[in-house]
Amino acid sequence: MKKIIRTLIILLFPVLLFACNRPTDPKPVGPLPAERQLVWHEMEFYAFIHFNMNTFTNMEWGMGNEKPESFNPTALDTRQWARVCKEAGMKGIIITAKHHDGFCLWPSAYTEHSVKNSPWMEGKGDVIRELSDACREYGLKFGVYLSPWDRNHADYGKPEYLGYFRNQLRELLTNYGDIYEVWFDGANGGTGYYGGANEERWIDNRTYYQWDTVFALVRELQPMACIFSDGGPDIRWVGNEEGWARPTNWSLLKRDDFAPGIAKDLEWLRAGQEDGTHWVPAEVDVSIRPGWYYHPYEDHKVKSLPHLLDIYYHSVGRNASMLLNFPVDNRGLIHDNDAERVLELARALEADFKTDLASGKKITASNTRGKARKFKPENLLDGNKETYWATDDSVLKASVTIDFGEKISFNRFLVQEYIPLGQRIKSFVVEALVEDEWKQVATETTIGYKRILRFPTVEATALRFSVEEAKGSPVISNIQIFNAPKILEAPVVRRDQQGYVSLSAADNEVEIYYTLDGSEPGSGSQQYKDTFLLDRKATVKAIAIDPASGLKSPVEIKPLDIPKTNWKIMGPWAALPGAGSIFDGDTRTATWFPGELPSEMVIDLGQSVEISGFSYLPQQGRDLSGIVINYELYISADNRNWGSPVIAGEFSNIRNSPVLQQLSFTTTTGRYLKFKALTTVNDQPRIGMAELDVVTP
Ligand code: FUL
Repeated sequence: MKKIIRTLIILLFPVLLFACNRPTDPKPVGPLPAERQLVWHEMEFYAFIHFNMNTFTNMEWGMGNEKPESFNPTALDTRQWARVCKEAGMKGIIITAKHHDGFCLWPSAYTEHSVKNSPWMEGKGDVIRELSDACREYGLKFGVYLSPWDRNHADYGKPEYLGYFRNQLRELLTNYGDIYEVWFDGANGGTGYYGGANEERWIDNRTYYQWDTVFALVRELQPMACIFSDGGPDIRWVGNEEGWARPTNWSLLKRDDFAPGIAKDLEWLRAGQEDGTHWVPAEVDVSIRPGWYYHPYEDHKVKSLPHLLDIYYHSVGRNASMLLNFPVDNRGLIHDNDAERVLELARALEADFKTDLASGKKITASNTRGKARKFKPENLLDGNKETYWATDDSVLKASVTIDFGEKISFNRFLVQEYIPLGQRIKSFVVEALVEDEWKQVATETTIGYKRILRFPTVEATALRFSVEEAKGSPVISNIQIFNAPKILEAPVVRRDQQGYVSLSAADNEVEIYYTLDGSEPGSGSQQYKDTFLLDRKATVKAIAIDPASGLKSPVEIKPLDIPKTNWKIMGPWAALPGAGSIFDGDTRTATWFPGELPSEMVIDLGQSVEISGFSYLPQQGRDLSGIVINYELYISADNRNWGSPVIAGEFSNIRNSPVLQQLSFTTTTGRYLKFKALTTVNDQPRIGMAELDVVTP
């Protein structure tokens, strides 16, 4: 017996020794994410839907006195919303169940101001029910936006309102299945209808709502739901509505300094706080159009693909999530323009991240925790987020080298920390081995849940990722490398007042070719290198071509009429600062010309010309101010005798569609042009103008 025991001990000794020496997991570096936040991080890209009373009143913030009868979508289809979002690769939808005007998309038992008193489905409808069902059907998570501020409710601002607010929250969190995110807006208090009082009511954001009890209610009813507000507690606002987080972005915040509507310093929301006391990651909320709600006059202002890609890389690529808003239209559908654009985005992202060039490659590390297999660098490339590469406790600076075994091209680098153990990295460097020499590709700061870098295409045989500074030993779960295709959008053509033409492409690495003789541009045409003078009428046709793949963009066709070099605004506006912007060929710059209506602008064209047409591009800003509806146009040889207008009328539908307005008329010769605005949208006494041009025969 003794012998058997002795043999067993001898045999088991190496196992025991190994077990005793097994390196322990790295110690967490707090604050740490909660389980619900870990689940939320994986959402990355999801949809906001702004659809409510404002959709029917054409407003962004309703006053609260709107009539429930106004809510009447003609073709509401929440399954179409879910389908678009699913196809776009989004993982959830958050809807404005109640916005500041107080109208409820569900038949709340606590108010008459809801769908139950609207003509839609004869008052039997429930948008929240329909959408939560559609989300389930399409495998999307579902979230609700419930505005704390309520401009309809008579008790808003008084303690009585709190019971109402909580009852509504209870309805939403009880009757519609699992909720993954509850969105509390920071806009709180001000003028409103308030049950007929029509007054201004202000509240103390910090104390009025008794947030602790509101948050406790969410925890009780939906323990896995993340609560969003300007300062968390689970997810924070990113401090802007333009669609970006800072490159340095900590998921940490000194949370007690914040509350919904209280953001001590926007910079902290944009970048987080390295010494934050709680895990409160950032969410980037941004609309696909200028407004949050649908306005027909923004149908042509859907953000471009390059713009949306920038937003993706500046949110998901910077350790935040991307909450992209669709202003569902007054039929109750995501507008075709928006749906097409988001699907373009999805296709572009799919192409960008199609093939991971690091996968299966040889990887070595400068240090591996206890030299243990469990923490080996291969874990970075195994596609498993639960495994990670870690170093010894004392090693804060460390690197891994990925050997491609051949020369490859790449322009994206993706890296993820294993965040259950905290956000640890303060700075890192990426280098590429180019012709046997290490070249720095990027030097960056934080990583967090995910960081994606974009850089000009590199050709290299190896890549080195080095952690330069960290709060604790690095714990990295994933590295991926991609060669994203170029963005092949038609080039933008612009001619300034001096007659210089510039062409620009959405991607820095493509080449631009153009023609001026009407022929189709291609790689055999003139290559664009720098601005050039075009002091005559001509049509520029331009194309972007990726030299590596030979792939081409659509052709941009831009007719440019006579140059405007000697054009001058006459009369009282001659000296108005910035007025020349209406001749600068840049549709983004605009001038507002003040004055009572009717108001007129005279332009000296510098010489006598034959004119057969005229175009007016209204200012393209967010509001409609100064957009001309009724006009008259005159031409004169001497700036004295104007005769009758060469054309007069109304820019039909300009209120809904403030796009380029083009007019043609019988050819008339003259040197002076008078554009007379008789009426403007909302009768505002000014003319808002981005560009003005003539057409010659
Ligand atoms: C803001 C609101 O006031 C806007 O109307 C919109 O809902 C946006 C998402 O949040 O604070």
